[in-house]
Amino acid sequence: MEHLKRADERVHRAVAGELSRQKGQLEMIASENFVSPAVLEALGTVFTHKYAEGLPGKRYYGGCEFADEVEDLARSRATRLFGAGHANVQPHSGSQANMAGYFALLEPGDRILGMNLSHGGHLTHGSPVNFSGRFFDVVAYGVRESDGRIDYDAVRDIALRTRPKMIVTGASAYPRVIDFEAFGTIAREIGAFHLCDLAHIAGLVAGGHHPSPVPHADVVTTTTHKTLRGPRGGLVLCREEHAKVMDRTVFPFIQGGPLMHVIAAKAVVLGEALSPGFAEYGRRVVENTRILAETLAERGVRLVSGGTDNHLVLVDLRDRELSGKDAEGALERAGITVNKNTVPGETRSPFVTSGLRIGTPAITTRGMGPDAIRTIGGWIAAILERPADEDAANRIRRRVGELCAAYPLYAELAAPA
Ligand code: DSN
Repeated sequence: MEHLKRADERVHRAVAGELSRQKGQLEMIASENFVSPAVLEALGTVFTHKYAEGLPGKRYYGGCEFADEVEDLARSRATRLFGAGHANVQPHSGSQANMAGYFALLEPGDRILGMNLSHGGHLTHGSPVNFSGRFFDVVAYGVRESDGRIDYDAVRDIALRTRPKMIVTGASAYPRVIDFEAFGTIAREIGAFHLCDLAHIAGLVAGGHHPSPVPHADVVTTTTHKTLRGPRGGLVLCREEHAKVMDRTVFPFIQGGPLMHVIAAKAVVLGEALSPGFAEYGRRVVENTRILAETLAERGVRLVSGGTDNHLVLVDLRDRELSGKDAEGALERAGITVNKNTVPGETRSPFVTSGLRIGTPAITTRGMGPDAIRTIGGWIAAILERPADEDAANRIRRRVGELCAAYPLYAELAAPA
């Protein structure tokens, strides 16, 4: 980062600080991951300069031959990886991929049925503070209070009663397998579209560790930076019959010029995900999360649904005098980064919450396995037992530093000067 250092010392210092933070802490935010050096390199390329509105072979700008090449690679790798009919890799984010899915198939005012945000859904699945809640008429489904799982009979009842034009599936904080086939059957029964927001578990589906929604959904959206382990961004997959309207909705309806450097990086990660090693990564994520859940449960930590099938656990703190916000702060002082999260039946505000969402995708990318996970689970349990104990936090912080040093991250990136 010699040029950056010379040109802008303050930005350089912030970047260097962030690199040290990522290297020296346990990143356990379930939606974060670490990209490969190849993806990182692709992001920092001259493709950032290029305007390429349109699609490969049909651009509104000259000089797009190399842009066409990377976008075609990304599109064909995405369809191959997920077995989808069509892919558009231009959405700048998961929210914009969802926006494209909605506006391609719906009119403003149409009814959508999505998962309640406080039960694990996403803002874009119909929250009143989001465009989805403003432009569409929203009804919501949730999880059973008794076991924290989606009740598919209840979903069907709501769908039959409210007749949405689209059912939205996928979640941001749901630790169990989602039965996309059941959702697809309900959608067909009422003549609704089925849009699946796959973001959190896209990498697990790609690796064969969670059933795919593709055969059961009209549209599948995803971010590329969570378990898929790519650059920050989105993409949308759909049946061939929706391809034209989807492409027109992404551009020019929602977005202008695509971010070609990000699309180049998406092509790289989709290539990585097609390689045999990626399935093994997904297997280790699921194994690590199961071990984390068992370790926490043995120490008396209550988990929504009692465990996990995927990359995250959702800790329910309602049996303790501790909010999600305070627990997040206590863990951060010990060098463990997580996020506070609402739990089903939440009574606190989203800024305080009664839960914690903890994921293993990033630490699994670092190479950590069962032994490290058991140790980390023990540290988390200890902090939750005595969140105000500064000595314990400092002791664990030191051991976190040692563990991180044993699993180096971006060893090839020079230590910031
Ligand atoms: N904000 C993301 C998450 O953390 O799950 C979802 O977009």
